[in-house]
Amino acid sequence: TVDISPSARFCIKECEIITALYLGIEKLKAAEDALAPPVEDITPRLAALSPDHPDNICLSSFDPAYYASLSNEDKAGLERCMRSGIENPDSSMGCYACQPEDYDRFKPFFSKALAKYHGVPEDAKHVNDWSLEGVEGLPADGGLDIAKLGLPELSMRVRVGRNLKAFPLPGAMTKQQRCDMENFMLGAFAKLIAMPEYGGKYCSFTPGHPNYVDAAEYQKLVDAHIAFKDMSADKYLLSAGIAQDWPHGRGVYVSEDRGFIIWVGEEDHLRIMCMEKGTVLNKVFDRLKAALDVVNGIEGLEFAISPDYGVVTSCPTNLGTGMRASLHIQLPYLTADGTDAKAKAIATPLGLSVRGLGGEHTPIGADGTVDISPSARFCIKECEI
Ligand code: DAR
Repeated sequence: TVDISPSARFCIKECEIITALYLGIEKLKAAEDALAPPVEDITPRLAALSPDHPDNICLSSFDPAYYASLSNEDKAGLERCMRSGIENPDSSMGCYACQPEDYDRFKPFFSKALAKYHGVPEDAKHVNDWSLEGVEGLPADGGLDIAKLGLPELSMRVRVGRNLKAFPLPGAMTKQQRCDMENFMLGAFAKLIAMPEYGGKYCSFTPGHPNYVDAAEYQKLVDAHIAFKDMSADKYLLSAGIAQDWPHGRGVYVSEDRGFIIWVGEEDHLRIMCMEKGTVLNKVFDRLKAALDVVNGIEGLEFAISPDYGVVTSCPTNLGTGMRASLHIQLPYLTADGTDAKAKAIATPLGLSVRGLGGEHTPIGADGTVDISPSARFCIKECEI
């Protein structure tokens, strides 16, 4: 990086100096671009890959004509978003945004991918709304109490992904930017620590960080399902650039009652979640919304929001709300064969996902307990989820 400035100070007007800087930078950039290595044209590679991987939404959403119309800089930017699905043809979605504005910057590509995955029109626009007022099917008293369904207290959890507008998304962050983002969040944690309903502590996984927790403490947090693991085992996230620089810039904020947790530096900058063993879903939903209002109210902290797509998340599967609301329920008869197949046969047509107890790609409980959550994230309101 160099410092460029017009040399003249005398017998030149201020307006001419600032204009000279702009015109000079234009010429310097043109010279720099001329020396830049040619961007590999990924068209032939994708043409060879796509036929064997029809379910890879990233590959099937690629339009060679659109790609050819892009500048070298945008070609490189789009390839960066597609890299995971190109390197891992078995991907389902296969693409991740790398900059907060990528969904809008590469709308011709992402609008196709979003339409395919979420089953919405390519010109779909997302609306966020947490208010339960008037939601179809809501019980008269507004309470979503599973005890009324004859169920006992269950593990309930609502989480949202959020990214800070001021930083690249995790797929394009340098190690330093990951640490800067973590340290930027310390101001928010200080505010939460001062609040009785959210008070707790921040545990950093970053070596040398003032809040650093050692390996033993970290393992305790993992065993308690509070901390997340090194993402390098996820080939999709590794290809996407999201898992890099572990454990730098990563950590977890946890409240005293362990019912409010913020993951820092996982697939999104922040995964903000409330959980408790109980029967009234409103409690975790409302506590999360109130916490979001606190974090969002921090001076200088602004979440990345797209005018058309709502909350910006790394993965298009989470775009819009970034919300997954789930509960763990024991289904011993539907899982009597040791699999979740029968549970999925009922849940999937209802728009529900069935996962293992550790979330995505994990086994169901030995006692038949499964994690159930609405699949939709995009073009659905938080209150509808
Ligand atoms: N495995 C990647 C991502 C799927 C969605 N899950 C996330 N974002 N955690 C794929 O494209 O198949």
